[in-house]
Amino acid sequence: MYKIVFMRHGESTWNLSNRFTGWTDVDLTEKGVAEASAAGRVLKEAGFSFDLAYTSVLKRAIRTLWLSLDAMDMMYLPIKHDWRLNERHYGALQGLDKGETAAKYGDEQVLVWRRSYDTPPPPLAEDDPRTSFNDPRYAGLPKASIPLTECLKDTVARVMPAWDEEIAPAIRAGKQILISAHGNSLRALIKMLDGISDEDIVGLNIPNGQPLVYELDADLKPIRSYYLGDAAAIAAAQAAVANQGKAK
Ligand code: DG2
Repeated sequence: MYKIVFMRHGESTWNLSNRFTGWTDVDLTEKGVAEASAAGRVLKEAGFSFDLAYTSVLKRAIRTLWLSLDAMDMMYLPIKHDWRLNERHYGALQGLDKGETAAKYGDEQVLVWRRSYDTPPPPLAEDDPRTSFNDPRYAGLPKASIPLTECLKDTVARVMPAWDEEIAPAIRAGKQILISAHGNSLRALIKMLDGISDEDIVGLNIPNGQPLVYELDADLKPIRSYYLGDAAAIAAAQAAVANQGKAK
């Protein structure tokens, strides 16, 4: 049996101000820093040890990984940064307040943009200063790989090659892996691992800074999955994430 641990980053400054973030590279809040360290302590106390970690190229996930590894006294761990683990690109919504957007377009429309499988938010214009075309961290990528918006289906299409080509072979080679990523890049991975339907994925919300353990069989099919933290606190955090897209 194999095990892998997923973790959404701790609270970011734009999680706190309730803004659509996507590929915007915002940092952790003080609370997010504390959540990341606490996640490392929880993993250590539960006896987890790792050989390798993966994260995105966005600092909220990278710093979460650093802080949790520090709390585990495992800062020596090799880290692979993969742009394919980035958050889902939120298109022209990036930077907007989620509650205000719901007040303007309606809770239903915002739910579709946030959680539907195949309806992307409106795209950024090619000349919008928010595009990632000139960001050096994506310099090696063909322009067509740099999104202007993404639905979850698009995110699945970029995350799964990272899983199939990099992460799954490393698991099969016996590596104990920790992945620090984002709400929607993790929803993409979990949808594929658990075979969640396009309809049911709407209801899946990932809390900040909570280690999520997957036990996998020899074919890397999930046997069971569970959060390590307090169940009531995690359910409350998931409900809070769901409510972020509602008009106040
Ligand atoms: C959030 C997720 O991404 O937002 O892009 O706004 O996980 O990097 O904080 P993260 C964003 P929702 O899809 O939950 O609105």
